[in-house]
Amino acid sequence: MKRRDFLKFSASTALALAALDMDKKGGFFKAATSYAKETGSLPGSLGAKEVPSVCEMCFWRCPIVGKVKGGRLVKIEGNPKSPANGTRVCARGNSGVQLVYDPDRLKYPLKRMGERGEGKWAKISWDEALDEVAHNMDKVRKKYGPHALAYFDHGASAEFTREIFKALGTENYSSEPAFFQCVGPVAIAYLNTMGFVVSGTRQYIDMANAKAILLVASHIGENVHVSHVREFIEGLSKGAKLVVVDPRFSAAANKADIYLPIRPGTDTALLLAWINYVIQHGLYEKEFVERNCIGFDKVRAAVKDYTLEWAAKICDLDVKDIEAAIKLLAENRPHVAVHPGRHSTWYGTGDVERHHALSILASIFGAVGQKGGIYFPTPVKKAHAHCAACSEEHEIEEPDVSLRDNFPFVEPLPGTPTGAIIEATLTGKPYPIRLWGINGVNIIQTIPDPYKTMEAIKKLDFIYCEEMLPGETAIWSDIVLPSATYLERYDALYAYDGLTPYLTVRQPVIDPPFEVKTPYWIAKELAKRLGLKCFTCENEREFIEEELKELGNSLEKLNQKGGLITIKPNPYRSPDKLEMPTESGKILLYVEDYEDEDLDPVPRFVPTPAPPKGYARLIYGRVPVHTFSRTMNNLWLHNEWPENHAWINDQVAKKIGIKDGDEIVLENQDGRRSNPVKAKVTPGIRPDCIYLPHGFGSKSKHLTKAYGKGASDQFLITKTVTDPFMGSTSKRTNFVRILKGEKALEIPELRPVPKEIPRFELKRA
Ligand SMILES: Nc1nc2c(c(=O)[nH]1)N[C@H]1C(S)=C(S)[C@@H](COP(=O)(O)OP(=O)(O)OC[C@H]3O[C@@H](n4cnc5c(=O)[nH]c(N)nc54)[C@H](O)[C@@H]3O)O[C@H]1N2
Ligand SMILES: Nc1nc2c(c(=O)[nH]1)N[C@H]1C(S)=C(S)[C@@H](COP(=O)(O)OP(=O)(O)OC[C@H]3O[C@@H](n4cnc5c(=O)[nH]c(N)nc54)[C@H](O)[C@@H]3O)O[C@H]1N2
Ligand code: SF4
Ligand SMILES: [Mo]
Repeated sequence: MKRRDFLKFSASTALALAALDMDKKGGFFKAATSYAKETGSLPGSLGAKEVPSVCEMCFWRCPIVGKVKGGRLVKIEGNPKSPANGTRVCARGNSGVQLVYDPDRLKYPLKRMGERGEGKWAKISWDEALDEVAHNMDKVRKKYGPHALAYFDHGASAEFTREIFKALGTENYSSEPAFFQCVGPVAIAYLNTMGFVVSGTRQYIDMANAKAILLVASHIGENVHVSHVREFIEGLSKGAKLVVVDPRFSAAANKADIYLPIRPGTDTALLLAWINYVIQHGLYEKEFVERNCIGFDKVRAAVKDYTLEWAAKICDLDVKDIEAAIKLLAENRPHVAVHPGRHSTWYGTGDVERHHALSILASIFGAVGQKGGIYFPTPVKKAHAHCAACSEEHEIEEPDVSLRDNFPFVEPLPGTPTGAIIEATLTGKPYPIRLWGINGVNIIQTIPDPYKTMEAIKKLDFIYCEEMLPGETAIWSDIVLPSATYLERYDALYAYDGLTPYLTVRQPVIDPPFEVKTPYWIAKELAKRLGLKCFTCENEREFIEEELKELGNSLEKLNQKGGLITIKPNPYRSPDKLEMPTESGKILLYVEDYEDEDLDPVPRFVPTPAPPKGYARLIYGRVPVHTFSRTMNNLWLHNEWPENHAWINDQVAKKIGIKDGDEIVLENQDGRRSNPVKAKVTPGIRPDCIYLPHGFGSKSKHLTKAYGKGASDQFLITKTVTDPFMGSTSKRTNFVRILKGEKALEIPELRPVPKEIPRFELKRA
């Protein structure tokens, strides 16, 4: 990293990231706390009104305190009562202030005037807007049946309106990018082996108390979730060993004792060889496995041919390094944090298998329910107010052919794969989908193959969104409903069941501005127009009070205690009596249910095709100061990190004559081109990959700061593979070459591909 880049990196206010650049003694947090004390920048120091609430600049939802002076939100800090983050928030949490006061914010209901995608609008009244949305919902439902309605949602703002879609009877009411473009494979893998979603919204992995940590991808530090990063740093500061597997030298790799720059798409090969090695060398917890696991012998038999030498060739790693890594992890069992991962929709084929393999490795290390391993969530009692729901009396009648039918393991989770909805919208098969409602999702920047998504939108009778910002979703909608930010509304009670459990509530720090309305109000108004008898509370405050009353509490009482109640954690269990939440109470290393569906009951390595000659694989990830596309227009965060860079291996760059900072264009296997983007030439990435941080390259001119800044990974993702377990869509199955001026520069193959891995076939000259 160059000095200038380093300064930029460290100047970022991402507390959690900065912590990574400190020594392993955890000195940073101590320093930060004493700094805060010296400068008086602790809550209360501004003489402002303080309102406890919950952040949603990302989905980690840290407890916060908003400080309001003269009716204006002036500062956001962590809630000192929170055992998870204390007074700390990350750069994004801090910058919620600039979301509220973003001059580009949607202020009034809008009706589209030009073509879809053009972003030409007329201001209309709420009555007109709501009448039109309700009228179209009713019309489409009557004409094509309930399943012709589809709802794409993400986050707390979307929950009330989701109830309406359910009440109207569609099976397509929860097409979450957070599931089908994010945690789907990992959630399913652990649900079927351990009986609970070890990694979904939360990651129940005890890094703080681990003696060794394994990260496969999981780029913690760039992926910033405050308490998660803190637990990672705490573990390292207490001396935990770290193994990182990533084709790119990530912030976490920078801390690793052993870093393995793996060939992308081959992680399962490495994991299976490690499992075999552990079994062959007796490096597993025999008693733990006998007592708690089912299918060990079948796993042993299934992995017996996967040797370290074979894996070294497939994964393009040094056999000595992978042996040293597995020994290091095994020595520290059972206190090994085998991180389950989070974002896992990578290759379509083999995504569930990769996380299944990780769950097996953790299990044979005995690293479940023990300090430093996978832990159990602590139940936090919550109540649910009747008037927060709508769909309770309504049954959803399954269509003859369901969009969920092809995906046997999508049950018991709700929702329809986003890819299946788009396909059905385009083809009308197996039934027509003619209306989309969008809430909290940037469908164009989030769901792969945006060109296909745009084609599908053109086919719709009607599309509307609830949004805060005029991004891609808004410009493609017929009606835009301006929705309150997380700082301007109540949401349902929020329970955190991780290592530091608590119950808290999101409450408005300030009032919604202009004609902006809250999601509850919008849902209530829509329900009324659709003749649904629901959302009967006067407002959201009333239903929060109802929920708290059921728990023998009230908002006033809660706020007297700082807005948050801590709960005693109960994460560990005796290895003699794990009582897993599966039918047998045991961990299923071998998943018979998969076999019944012709899927592998023990993971098998199936390679994803290697880049065609002249191309590299496009991979992506996070920068610490942004959340996807949603923060790109935020003044403070934009100033901090206005555009992304394309990471290119230094040897490749030298061979094709690219210098650090050169402006280039990326072109994918289907001829789709990116915006111009600066090259970051670095030894910190394999020669067969190009890396783009996600969320940049906005296509909406209404986002005056974000528009056209950097390149969108999403607009280079046009080839997807669908996961057979639950229908998620892959995103690392695309390849790019470099254009400088109009000249195409072929990427030289510096790491030969073994014959076991097929090569992607280019369809054009
Ligand atoms: N600042 C910030 N933090 C965030 C978010 C955000 O938007 N901004 N989003 C949050 C959300 S919702 C999620 S899901 C997480 C996502 O964060 P993670 O769950 O950590 O995402 P991953 O895809 O596991 O990790 C990205 C890393 O994978 C590497 N990689 C690419 N291909 C391969 C491969 O084939 N094998 C291996 N071993 N590595 C590979 C990339 O080089 C990159 O370093 O981040 C969360 N944290
Ligand atoms: N190419 C590519 N695709 C990806 C990823 C990637 O790394 N690369 N990451 C994947 C992952 S891990 C995830 S979790 C998903 C995330 O997918 P999304 O959640 O769709 O991510 P964003 O791009 O932030 O889009 C959120 C949209 O909701 C709006 N919004 C934010 N808060 C609110 C609110 O309170 N109310 C309302 N009404 N609207 C709100 C924002 O303005 C924005 O337009 O993306 C997935 N897709
Ligand atoms: S990690 Fe940062 S953005 Fe996410 S909830 Fe916490 S403070 Fe907010
Ligand atoms: Mo995600």
